[in-house]
Amino acid sequence: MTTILETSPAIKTEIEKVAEVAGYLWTKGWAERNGGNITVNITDLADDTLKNMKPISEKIALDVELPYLKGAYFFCKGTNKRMRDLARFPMDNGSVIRICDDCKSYEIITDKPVKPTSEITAHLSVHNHFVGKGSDYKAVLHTHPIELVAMSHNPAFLKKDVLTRLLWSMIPETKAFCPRGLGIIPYKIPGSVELADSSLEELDDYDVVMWEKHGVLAVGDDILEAFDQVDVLTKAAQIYIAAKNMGFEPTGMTDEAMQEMSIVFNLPK
Ligand code: 2HA
Ligand code: ZN
Repeated sequence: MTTILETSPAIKTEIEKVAEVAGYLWTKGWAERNGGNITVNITDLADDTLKNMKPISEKIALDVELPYLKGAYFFCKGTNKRMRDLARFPMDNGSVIRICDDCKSYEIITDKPVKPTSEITAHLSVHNHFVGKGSDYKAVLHTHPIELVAMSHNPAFLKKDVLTRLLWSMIPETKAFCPRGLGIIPYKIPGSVELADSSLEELDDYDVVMWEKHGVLAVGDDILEAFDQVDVLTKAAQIYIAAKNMGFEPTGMTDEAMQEMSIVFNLPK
């Protein structure tokens, strides 16, 4: 049997990036057991070999209709699969799916009948939203970064842009490399349509959103870009926590210093 990694160098490159990031998520402690998930829109990279492949599963129904994803292809981490295994064996722990022409179901195309992530509703809704907007975003990452999730247990941090401003003020690079900040989504049941819908609203204003007491969802042109934004925010959270652990409240950069950053780095907010 030929595999997608053998037939399509462009898709292989994207899947290798997924495997690289999956390894980082595990070593950072953000991906216990099957925690977290990754999907990448590979439609633009789909060649005739992929397009001629016959499905290897039944049609699987989605909870949502995705009008902009008709015939789109995605690499998805598998449900119940471990990030640490995805890092080493991506095609045993993830699969390529195609959205069916009814836009309400999908089929697994290759290599193995690995069913996609439990958060498929949120992931595909986000992809649908971005394709509809003509955005270049292709990658969606959900992970459980320890410090950011811990901070979401403090109601004071859940008010609009409070956590964003605190994290930006910890180290200048945070605002430079996560210039749209961190959106907050009040707790919703994992995998639900409600969680997907509220994520969509926030992603018009933010590239990374916090699912209260659960994890983050991040988007990017590729999976490395999505990962980097979560990494930068988590670094800022760690600096805050390190200061608190030394027994003091960190002063944070002044409003003037942050404003200066925005001007010098030409940032949106
Ligand atoms: O895929 O993280 O939110 C496992 C999860 C669900
Ligand atoms: Zn999760």
